[in-house]
Amino acid sequence: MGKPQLRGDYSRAGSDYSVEQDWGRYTAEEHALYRRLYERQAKLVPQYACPEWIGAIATLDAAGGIPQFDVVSVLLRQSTGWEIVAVPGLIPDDAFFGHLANRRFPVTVWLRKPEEFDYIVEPDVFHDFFGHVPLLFDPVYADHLHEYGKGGLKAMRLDAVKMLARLYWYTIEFGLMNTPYGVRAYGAGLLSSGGELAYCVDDPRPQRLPFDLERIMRTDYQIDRYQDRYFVIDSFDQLMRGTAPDFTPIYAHIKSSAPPAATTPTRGA
Ligand code: HBI
Ligand code: FE
Repeated sequence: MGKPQLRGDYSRAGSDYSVEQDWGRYTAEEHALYRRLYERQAKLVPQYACPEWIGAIATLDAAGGIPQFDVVSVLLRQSTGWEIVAVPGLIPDDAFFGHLANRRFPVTVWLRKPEEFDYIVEPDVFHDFFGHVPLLFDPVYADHLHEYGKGGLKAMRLDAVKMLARLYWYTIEFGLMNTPYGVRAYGAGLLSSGGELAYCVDDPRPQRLPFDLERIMRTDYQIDRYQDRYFVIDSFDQLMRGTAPDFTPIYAHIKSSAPPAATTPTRGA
């Protein structure tokens, strides 16, 4: 992660960057804005979200306003052993991977401003909760993300985080899936986006490529516009199997055959 000016309040964060959600602090206006974001996406997801996500959100009762993380964590623990940890915003890689490796998903506490309704650079509570949390109820996805977290800690030791971050980007954030209903989104950056959710499925312009681990790890991404290409999995089982091998030789191979340093944007969400 580069060093952009982050807007959350990090002053009260613990050494693992966790904070209290302090749910009572949200204003009526913030809950209303969250509901508006939710309602916009609720019109799109029946047509564009993968069935696993649709099945999970139905059990969550998340439409009424900014959710209470503690309440959802109880359900998550019962279901897949995950929980939510509140964070002030983007956190350093080691803290982020450390949470995932312990089945804790970091969810940002603050909500975007009304003028950011359509687009926001950093992840906020709407993106993190609406986009990411429902899929943590899927057992295969949940195990995959746990493995990803462990892989992240290892990638730090191997100086390979950039390659692993691309995997996260093209799957967890912007992944597509073949389903009986056609191509659907499972990436959180798509599920929480007012514009890109329809674009990623319907628009003829972007490439939709079959999942290919090494190609993903070689492919730069842009954080500030719709993606030029998406990678399509057939199932979370395929994602789990495809990312099960030890990446150490793959990292070495990519590094030894990489073109001279191209400029890579830092990651947002
Ligand atoms: N922190 N809160 C938060 N959310 C993220 O998605 C995130 C992060 N820190 C680092 C990070 N992502 C990426 O560097 C990794 O996914 C590779
Ligand atoms: Fe995200």
